[in-house]
Parts: sequence; C-alpha cells; structure tokens
Amino acid sequence: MTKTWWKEAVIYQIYPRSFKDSNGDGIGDLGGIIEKLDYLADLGVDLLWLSPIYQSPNDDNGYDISDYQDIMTEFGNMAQFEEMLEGIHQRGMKLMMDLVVNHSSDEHHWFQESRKGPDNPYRDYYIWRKEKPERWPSFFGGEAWEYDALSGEYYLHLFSKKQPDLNWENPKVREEVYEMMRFWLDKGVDGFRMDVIPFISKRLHWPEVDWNDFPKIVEEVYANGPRLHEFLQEMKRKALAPYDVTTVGEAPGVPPALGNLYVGESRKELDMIFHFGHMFLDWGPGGRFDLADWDLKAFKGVFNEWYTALGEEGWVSIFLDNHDFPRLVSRWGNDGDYREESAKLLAILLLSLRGTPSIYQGSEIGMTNVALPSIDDYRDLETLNAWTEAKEKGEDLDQLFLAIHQQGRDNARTPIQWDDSAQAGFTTAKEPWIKVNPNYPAINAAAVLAKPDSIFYFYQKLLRLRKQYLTWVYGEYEMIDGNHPELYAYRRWDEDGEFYFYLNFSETELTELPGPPVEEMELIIGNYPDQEYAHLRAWEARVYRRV
Ligand code: ISL
Ligand code: CA
Repeated sequence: MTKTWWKEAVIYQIYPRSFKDSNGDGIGDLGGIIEKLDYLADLGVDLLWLSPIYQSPNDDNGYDISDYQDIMTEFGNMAQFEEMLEGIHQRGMKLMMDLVVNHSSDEHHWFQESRKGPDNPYRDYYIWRKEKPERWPSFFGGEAWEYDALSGEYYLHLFSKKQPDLNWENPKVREEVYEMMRFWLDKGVDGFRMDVIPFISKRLHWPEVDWNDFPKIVEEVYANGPRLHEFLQEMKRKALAPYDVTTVGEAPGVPPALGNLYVGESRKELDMIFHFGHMFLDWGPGGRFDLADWDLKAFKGVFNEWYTALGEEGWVSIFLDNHDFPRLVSRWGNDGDYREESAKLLAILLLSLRGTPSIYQGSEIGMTNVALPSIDDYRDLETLNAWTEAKEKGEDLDQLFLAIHQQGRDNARTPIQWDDSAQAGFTTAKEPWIKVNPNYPAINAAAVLAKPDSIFYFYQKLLRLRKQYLTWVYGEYEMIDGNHPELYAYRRWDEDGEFYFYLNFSETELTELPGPPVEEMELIIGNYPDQEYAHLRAWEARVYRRV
C-alpha cells in the first residue's frame, strides 16, 4: 500500500452558506470561514472541502454555477478567497474545491448562447435533441429532458431544469473545464471534490428506462458511461498531473466491482471516491422520501464489500453524512438519550475504517436533524419539488412531511450552532437564510469547547490517535462476528500494531465480546468514563490495542 499525505489526512466539509455569517446578511460567507480557521486547526483536521463558492443563481445552493472563475457575490470576492487560502495554508491545512462539471447553471453564458439555436458556436456545449428520449427521470422530480421554447428542442438535465448537463463529447467543453481547473490550481488550491463525476459520459443511444427503479437507472444509465475513464485519464494528464493535489470523486451509481476503475493506482484517474451503498439503505424503491428501515448487518456489509473489492489497489473516502443527507447521529445513532455516546461511537467508526475520513461540519458538536414546523421553512429544491409533486398528485402530505423531517437534505443545512445567543451566534441578522435548529441553547460549539469530555474533544483526541497510529490508516481490516445485529466489531492490524474496535449500535447491553480477552489488551479510547470489561453498555464503543 503506497503511503501518501491524502491517505493520512482527514477531510472537513464546509457548507459555506450555513457555516458562519460575517456581515449580518443571514448568509454564511468566506469572511465567516476566515473567522473560524483557528477553530478548525484546533480540532485537528487537515483538508477543508468547501461546497461550491462560485457565482451562482442558487437554484441548488451553488451546485448550479454561472461563472466558474468568480466568487459568489453573497460569499465574498476573490481577494477574500486568497486571504482564506493563505490562512488555511498558514495553519498547515489544505483546501479542496468542489468541481461541478457534469452540469452548469442555465444562466451560464455558455447555455445562454447554446439556446440560441443549432448554429450557435456554443450549441454543442450542451445536449440537445429534437425528439425527447422517453422516461428519463431527473434526480429532483419530473423528467430529465426539458423543452426549450427559444431553441425548439429538448435539453438534458439530470438534476434541476436550471442545471443543464454539459456535453463532454465536445472536446471544447473538456478544454474549458481543464483550463478552469488550472486557474484554481495555479492559485494554490490542493485538490477537488468532483460532483457526480461518474455521470459525465452519456449513453448516446439514449435508452428508454424503467422509471420505477431509480437506483438501477443511476447505475446502468446515468453513471459509468462508455467514455468516462477516457475523460478522467485525460483530465488527469491535462489538468491535474503537474500539481501535488488530491481528488475525491462523488460516486453514486458506482458498484464496488467498478471501484478500482476509478481509483486503482495504476489507472491514473482519481485518488479516492465517496461510495454510496450505505446512503441508500433506508430508502425504499420510491427514493429518499420512501422511508425504509436499515439494519446494521447491511450497513457493515457495505464497508466490507468496498474494502474487499478495492484491496491494496485503490482508496476511498469514508463519509457517514454530508450536505445531502440527514445528520449522522440522527440517522445511524440515537439523537435522544444517547446523543453524546452515539455521536462519539460514530466518530470512532468514521475515523478508523480504511479510507480518508470526511467529517461534515457540525458533527464535532453533535448537531442533529431538525423538524421545522412548516414546509415554508424549507429551502432545498429537492424537498420543495417533492412537496409540489405530491400535492399535485393528491398524495398524503402528512406522511411526506414526516419523511422530510427524517430524510430531507435541509437536516444538514441549518446554520452551525456557535453559541447560545440569538440565531446560535451564526448571524447578527434577524433571520438567517434557513432557520436555526431550536436545540441550539443546549447543542452548540461554545458548550462543547467548555466541556472537557465533550464530542468536540473526543474528535480531537481521535484525530491525534489517527496520526499516532498509522495502523488505523494503512492497516488491514477484518470484520469480526459480521452477522451480529447490534455489534460492529473489527480488527485493524499491520507490523506496527493490532487494534480491536467494539461498537454497540444499540441500547442493549452486550456481554459477549468476540476476539481476545479484553482484560489482556490496552484500552486506547472509549466513550464511557470507565470500562466494565465484560459489558458493552448502551451505545458504548471501545478501542483496544493488543500488547
Ligand atoms: O442525494 C442524492 C439524490 O437525492 C444522491 O443520490 C446524489 O448523490 C446527489 O443528488 C448528487 O449530489 C451532488 O450533486 C447534486 C447536488 O444537488 C448535491 O448537493 C451534490 O452533492 C447536483 O449538483
Ligand atoms: Ca454573509
């Protein structure tokens, strides 16, 4: 296994709109990030990933970009960007930008030109068809092909209507993207997280698809297209190779068996991918708002399968939540009586599976899902589109509202709770762009910073342990008692050491711990103040080193 800085690094994802507002307009911004760099350095993370900060009409909060080489006016300007980058580097951290090049905004001048008609020089920057391919569903509801009256044809948008897909078959598009990447690389950024990168190569025979099996459509029609790997290799050669930077591809629709095509070391494509299996365990066939139960066995199975499939050849980035999913403690843990314990347990898991961990902002203070009282409080277009669609179809809105509370993307997008003052100290404005979670008086950064055994310091400690014990990074991984419905136990080992991880994903007291007698091992960290050797209490997690 080759050793590199990005395997040893820990990512911290910032969703700038909700991180910290520095100028009182209710919207997080670069000034806010600059204010909090010491906080992040103190936590001990290495690589900051910023969700998009480019010019955007914000149909999808910046994932619809109208100018790739300018900073979103609401977030600040290029001078502030440079100040921020310098501040990050001064503190020994690195910066990863979000690269959203499957699609642009419809307000990008390329699309404005492209719409004008078949003779426009930008026509082939996007994907136009006189006849509409049938039954292609978009991720955000409705069809993925939209009629454009000005041009008299249909264009493809896998996401919202305001996110037309770029035509990667056109070499000019590819050159534009590489040039834009070099613009940021020359400024000194340290890498890219690539939005839905498996989707950039399209299946040009435009197959008709079975509308009812969305995950299958994603995997077999939208992702892993015929020229994908050619494009990624070209991107590596033409844009990335001369720089010492790293890349993480967001990889929905990529099954484990295809993983090494993306991240296999010899392929020279991407360094890592975010794999998705666990993110869909609690989705029914109807998708995100079709609530289903998940079970620990399947959850463990996802990580096992990826570990086995990649072997010593490829690398992943591990995430348990991000800006598109519920908060990790609410989804995989218990955000009621055992919020602290289960948040710490999940921190152990996140930081000790094989792969580069990605911490989502707010996890380190134990932030939870939110149940905002009215649909009018919601901002995410996926949520709002689902609501409109359900209303039109006369579906059960109460049930949908429950599902929104449980699964909606805005769960992860409420402002970071900095302290217990008005608006959680996120903004001095009367109203932030989205409501603050009402639990902020109890759950906030000031509170965890004042409490020595808090979730924050637990993360800090784990981050140090990960640096101290590189076995947690490079060591082999083996699940123990994989069929256990409540216990997630595993072993990590190499020539420098051997570690046993015991995580109780339940309130049931577990009395039989598999593996060597724990009395004979050294306790490295645990989420209870003491250890009762033979028992793993509710949501208890302990890590041992064999001596
Ligand atoms: O959340 C999902 C579907 O509802 C995922 O299946 C999918 O990974 C996600 O929609 C893709 O996410 C990325 O691209 C989107 C953007 O809205 C997300 O915020 C971004 O992370 C379009 O750019
Ligand atoms: Ca602001």
